Amino acid sequence: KNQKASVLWFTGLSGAGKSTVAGALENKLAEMGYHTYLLDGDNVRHGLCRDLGFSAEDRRENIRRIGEVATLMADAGLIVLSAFISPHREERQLVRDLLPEGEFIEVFVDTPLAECEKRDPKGLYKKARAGEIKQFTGIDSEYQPPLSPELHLAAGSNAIDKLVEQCVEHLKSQQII
Ligand code: GGZ
Repeated sequence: KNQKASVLWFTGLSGAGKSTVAGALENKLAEMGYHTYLLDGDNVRHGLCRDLGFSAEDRRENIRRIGEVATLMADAGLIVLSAFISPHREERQLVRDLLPEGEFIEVFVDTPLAECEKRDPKGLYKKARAGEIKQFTGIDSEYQPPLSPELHLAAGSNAIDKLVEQCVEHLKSQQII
């Protein structure tokens, strides 16, 4: 099926739902017959970036590498879904600048910190509050929300399938699918 290469760059706090939405969108696109690849912590932080931690410098290098890989995959014609906190505007801008105009789609998975902390699926916020994890995003490490994302998902108050639908509609409006 005809598709235009692109990188959907999901950004947001830990527990915001980035991987969940990106994964559900990937399933939907595959069902529709499109070719995609999902980059997330599970397949990147254990391999390509396993030497990196969560200092500002390491996060920057993490995002740089992921951006380069996403660009290669987009070169191959894929719709790439990338789901990392990517807390700094400057680093997201660097990735945007790697790609041809229109191919970088910033998706802000906007779930309020209080809601992420309430969900706390891995108990990481609790540990961060207790000082057992340092430099945790939203607690003692900054998250810079996008100022003008291509897509803004109110992920604290909408069901996954509704958020996926919002993404699909955007991809159609941009003639990516
Ligand atoms: C933020 C951390 C930290 C710290 C471990 N800060 O909810 P998760 O567990 O599965 O997602 C988080 C993931 C963040 O990795 P990223 O590669 O997306 O981060 S970044 O883009 O900032 O490089 C969380 C876990 O790793 N985690 N320590 N200190 N998240």
